[in-house]
Amino acid sequence: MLLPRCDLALDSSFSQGAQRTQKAQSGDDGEKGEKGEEGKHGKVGPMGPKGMKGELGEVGDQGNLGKIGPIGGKGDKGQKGLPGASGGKGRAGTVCDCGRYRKVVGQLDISVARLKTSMKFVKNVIAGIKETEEKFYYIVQEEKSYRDSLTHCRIRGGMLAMPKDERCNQVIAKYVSDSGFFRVFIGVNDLEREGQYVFTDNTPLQNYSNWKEGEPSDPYGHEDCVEMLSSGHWNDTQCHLTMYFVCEFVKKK
Ligand SMILES: [Ca+2]
Ligand SMILES: [Ca+2]
Repeated sequence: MLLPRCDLALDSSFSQGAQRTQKAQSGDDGEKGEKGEEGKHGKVGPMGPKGMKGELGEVGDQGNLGKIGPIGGKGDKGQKGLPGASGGKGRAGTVCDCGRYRKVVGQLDISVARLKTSMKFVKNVIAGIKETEEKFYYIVQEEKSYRDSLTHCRIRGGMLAMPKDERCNQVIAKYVSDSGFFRVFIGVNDLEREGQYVFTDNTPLQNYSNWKEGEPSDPYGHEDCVEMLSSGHWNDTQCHLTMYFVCEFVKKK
């Protein structure tokens, strides 16, 4: 608000007089106050920025051995190796002693034939002894004379085989041929009376015999014992000859 000019001058002079008469003096400064108590804790500040990545640590100790793994699959077959170096040259041959070699080859042939016979024998042993409902038959593979053959069978509780009918004869004949043998003594002879053939139990040949064609023939009076051929046929022959033979054993009921 604007005042008139005269009022302004009057007011100015009054103000100067008052300063001269009523000027008050200010007091002494007070003593310094005591130190205030410690202020309260400030609020928790905000999270600082992420620090820098640390340095690489030292290498640790070696760990224990791990468990054994499962067995792996079979590997593929490797490639064929390279051919080996050729051998050295052989020594010069000698002149062929052909006659001598032919003899050796001949002996080998005989040995092979014997081996084949042995093989048949082994098959026979595996097959076991032959039998009918009443009897067992067994070829004794020891070459013996007729009388020794008789004794051999008897001391074992049997008899030299007596084929008294076609069926028994066939069983023994098959046994002989399957075994690869050519002839065996059987229990037939005319030792007591020439031409009067009997079985070894002294029974005469009544209903059955199986002579080979032309047998028995005893041109010199020396053939008093009987062999069976692998064909099953009979032939009178000399008793002192040695050959395999067939024993028979009656089955115990
Ligand atoms: Ca005779
Ligand atoms: Ca004869």
